[in-house]
Amino acid sequence: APEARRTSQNMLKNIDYTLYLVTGRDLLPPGKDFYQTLEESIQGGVTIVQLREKDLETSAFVELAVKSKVICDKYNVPLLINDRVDVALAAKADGVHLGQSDMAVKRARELLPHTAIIGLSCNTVEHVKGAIKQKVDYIGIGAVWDTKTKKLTNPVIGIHGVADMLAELEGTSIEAVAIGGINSVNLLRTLHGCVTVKNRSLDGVAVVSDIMASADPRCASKKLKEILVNFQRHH
Ligand code: TZP
Ligand code: MG
Repeated sequence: APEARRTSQNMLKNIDYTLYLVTGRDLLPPGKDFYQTLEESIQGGVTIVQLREKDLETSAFVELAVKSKVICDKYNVPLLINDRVDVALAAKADGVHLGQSDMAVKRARELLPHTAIIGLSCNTVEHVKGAIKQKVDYIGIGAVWDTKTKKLTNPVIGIHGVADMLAELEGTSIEAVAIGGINSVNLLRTLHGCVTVKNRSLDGVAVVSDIMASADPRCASKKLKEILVNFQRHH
């Protein structure tokens, strides 16, 4: 059955979405090195990384991805690329994260290795239905809270918005992370608030500024990870 196939494929991939770092070089404190921040954040507990660097030209983005892949490989942490299937292929990244108006998931699957992870940004229950049809590996749900990191074109969805979208995933093997304004102060409240009536909870959270803008990204990640692992122990 397609359902069983999807489940076993996700299990084969065995991705840990617990603490998902989405990068943003522009947020680094003055003098902070990108690669050092990446490595320290992984040492602090980041389990998966997405390069989201919208301002980079292709050559620079590929270089950043190739160098980031070396660091991620050292720790066995998957590396995904935002929007750019070509960059993911060039850097032999582990997959891509696509937005609603990026390349169709089906097209990306045709281009990428069959083991590639494909994630999709979802802002509505309709988006989640589409993600299920397109058999994505995971969805990014948001923005849950307001954020300065991205100019939002849709209203924030809040914890109830996340819970409604998570509920739509019940019975599928698609995993879900929330994104948008999540930090160590609101993380526990966010995790608790997003649990569905049937008790499904988030598989992880995606964070940009709370890690990227930190003077101590290792410490920032560690703080987030401890809250996540403690929550997961009870769910
Ligand atoms: N998509 C929805 S909100 C967002 C993205 C990429 C930015 C989240 O950044 P931060 O700094 O974690 O609020
Ligand atoms: Mg995009």
